[in-house]
Amino acid sequence: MMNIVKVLVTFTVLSVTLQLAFVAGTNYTVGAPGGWDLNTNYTKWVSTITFYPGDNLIFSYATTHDVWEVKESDYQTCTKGSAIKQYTGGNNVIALTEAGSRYFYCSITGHCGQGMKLQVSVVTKDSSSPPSPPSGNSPPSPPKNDAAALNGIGTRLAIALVLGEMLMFFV
Ligand SMILES: *[C@@H]1O[C@H](CO)[C@@H](O)[C@H](O)[C@H]1NC(C)=O
Ligand SMILES: *[C@@H]1O[C@H](CO)[C@@H](O)[C@H](O)[C@H]1NC(C)=O
Ligand SMILES: [Cu+2]
Repeated sequence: MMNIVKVLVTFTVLSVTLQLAFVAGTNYTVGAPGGWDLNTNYTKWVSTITFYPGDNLIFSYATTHDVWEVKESDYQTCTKGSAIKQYTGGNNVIALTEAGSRYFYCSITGHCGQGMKLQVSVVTKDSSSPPSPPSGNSPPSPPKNDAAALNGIGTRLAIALVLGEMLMFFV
């Protein structure tokens, strides 16, 4: 009787852990390793990543900066119009919940013009067409991105399996 309970508990925990391993998105620290500052090329940073729904952007920055999510026209022209959402404080987690483009800049005067702006294209996982790169010059690098994504899933799967086995042993 006790054994059945053990097995049930183990399988429930393992299945939840596995689901988390596959469903949980990836956290990307914007501009890593530099962060959100005046010295990072965000066009370049963003071009190495494919964003999927469920991923998070983590803005980490000195409080002399801020983060505004804005509409595309304001992003393109660095116009300080009305923000979709404003963030301050130096550490913000912004969820990328669905496919589409998102636009961010620092609202401090001059900073957007100096390059402190970020456009993110979120694509669905089964999407056959890759996201168009922000600049027409550099070709996209899907093999690298896919490898990175697989790597992330592989790592999480491995962690989930190890956790599951440990539980199987100890419960
Ligand atoms: C991403 O960051 C959030 C907020 O800090 C945290 O709750 C979550 O566990 C992180 N997810 C991953 C996959 O690291
Ligand atoms: C940022 O990087 C992109 C892509 O690598 C490049 O085309 C662009 O010239 C860079 N911008 C600056 C200001 O260096
Ligand atoms: Cu700034």
